[in-house]
Amino acid sequence: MNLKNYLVARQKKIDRALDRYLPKENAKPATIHKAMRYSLFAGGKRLRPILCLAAAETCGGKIDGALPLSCALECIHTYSLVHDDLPSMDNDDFRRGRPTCHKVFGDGIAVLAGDALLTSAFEIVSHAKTPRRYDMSILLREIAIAAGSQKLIAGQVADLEAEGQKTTRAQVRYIHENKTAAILTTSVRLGAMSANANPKQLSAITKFGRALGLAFQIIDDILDVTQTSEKLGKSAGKDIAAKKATYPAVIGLEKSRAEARRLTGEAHHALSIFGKKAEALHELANYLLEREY
Ligand code: GRG
Repeated sequence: MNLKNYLVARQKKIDRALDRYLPKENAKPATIHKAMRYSLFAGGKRLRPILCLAAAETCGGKIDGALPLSCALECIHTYSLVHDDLPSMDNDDFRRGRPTCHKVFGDGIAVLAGDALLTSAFEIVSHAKTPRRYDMSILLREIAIAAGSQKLIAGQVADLEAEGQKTTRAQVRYIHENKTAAILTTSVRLGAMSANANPKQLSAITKFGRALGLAFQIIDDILDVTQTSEKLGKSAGKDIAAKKATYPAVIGLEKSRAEARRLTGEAHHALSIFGKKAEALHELANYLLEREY
């Protein structure tokens, strides 16, 4: 499989669907719809929706069945970035290569654009066809829990509270598992659910998502220390400057690399029950985890 062509084709499919689901830019009140679309169509890689569609195919389903769920995940991810960039949180001026939402529309509209993207996600989920094993309440609960105060928001709270504090390895793991890995895990789980995955398949996909999500964030932490800003395409060394809780800060670079490699192996191994059907998920894991770190 040609990964580059695969990614571009999937991104296009997801972008077209997002465009259909979201209110048009001039829908009243235009400011909020402009702000939502400004951040949503800013050139994100669409990793979460792409993983969702790939998990659906791995479990024997069709991508169209997973499409609304995959779009909902991208709305939640974008909302979290818009809010994370706010001055009261990470205070970033640039995101996805352009000025952040609050820099263009002001803090108030950026807060509301994030709120509206989060709310839209649930409306979009309601368009999903429900497979036999997973009814709408199960799909809604899955996404609500992942985005809620015990997962995504829990990770963000722990991250904010850890800044400048001495943290343990368990605390950093908690932050990464919730802030980053939870939505990635839910992405593959929802794809699997849309394909009516059996319990064994869902459990394998969940293990894959958890290992992939944690490895992805540990590698991000390592790259922040080891790479230049030019190579990263964003400012390097930000974590140290902000005294963030990261793996390299807590266990050092070498142990962080070893942990990322161990989790990468675990992610691939989790897919063994699917044989050749998991080719796309293996390739996506390679793309995300086999960066030079
Ligand atoms: C505000 C509730 C709330 C949560 C914010 C998303 C987030 C939590 C913080 C942003 C900073 C960060 C390091 C998040 C970890 C996840 C991550 C690596 C996000 C970037 O994801 P990519 O690379 O970005 O998929 P694109 O722009 O391609 O979608």
